[in-house]
Amino acid sequence: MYDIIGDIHGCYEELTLIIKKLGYQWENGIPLHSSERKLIFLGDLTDRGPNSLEVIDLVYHLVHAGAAFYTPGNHCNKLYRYFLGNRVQIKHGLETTDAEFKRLSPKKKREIRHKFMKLYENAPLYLTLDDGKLIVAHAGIPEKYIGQYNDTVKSFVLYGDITGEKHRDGTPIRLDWAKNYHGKQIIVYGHTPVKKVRIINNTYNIDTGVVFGGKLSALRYPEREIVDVPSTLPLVEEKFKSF
Ligand SMILES: [Mn+2]
Repeated sequence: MYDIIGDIHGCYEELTLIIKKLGYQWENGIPLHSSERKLIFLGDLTDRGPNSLEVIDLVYHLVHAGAAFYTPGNHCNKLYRYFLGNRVQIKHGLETTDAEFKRLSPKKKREIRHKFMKLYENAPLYLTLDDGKLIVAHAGIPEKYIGQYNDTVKSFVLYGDITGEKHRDGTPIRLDWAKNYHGKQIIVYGHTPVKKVRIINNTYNIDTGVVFGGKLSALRYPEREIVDVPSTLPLVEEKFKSF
């Protein structure tokens, strides 16, 4: 029914490869599946990687055509604020997307900005699929928040299980919500790069750090099969979290 793809971060080449590997055939720019499966994107389409704007263009096109679903990540939220004209810091990866954007003609700038803003504005905070049996949320979601859409939930699904405190190197201290998850729903998420898909208590972290030289991973649902393609980028070992 669904093929859920992890954080892409501008890795357009790996994205097209995984879509092919998942068995989709491209027709008029749309990847179609013989058994009517749909693609799901769980956020963080852009930043750090080489082709963020192409990823936006493709995902917008697919969602608009009804061929895919999308829910945003923290990098999407920041890019939306950038396109709104808010003052945001051009760092933590946004500098690559900003540089790509600045190279465009005024017409192309208007187009891509419009596409991304529409995509973001129409996206739910998280996706509830298969009669509520499957939840897709960028940074995950604890059971008590399922069905709620307030600011606390928004912050959790975008930024994850953070306390507000930081490690000495400035990175946020993260708690492990998945370890304490006891719900029946399957939760598929990304946000924190791991060397291999982390499966614990009906939760799947499918962010395998393609932009840090890991791989791009997808989870087939309901089969719960993992498909991946290797990154074309160099490995940045310290970006991966081990549990
Ligand atoms: Mn993220």
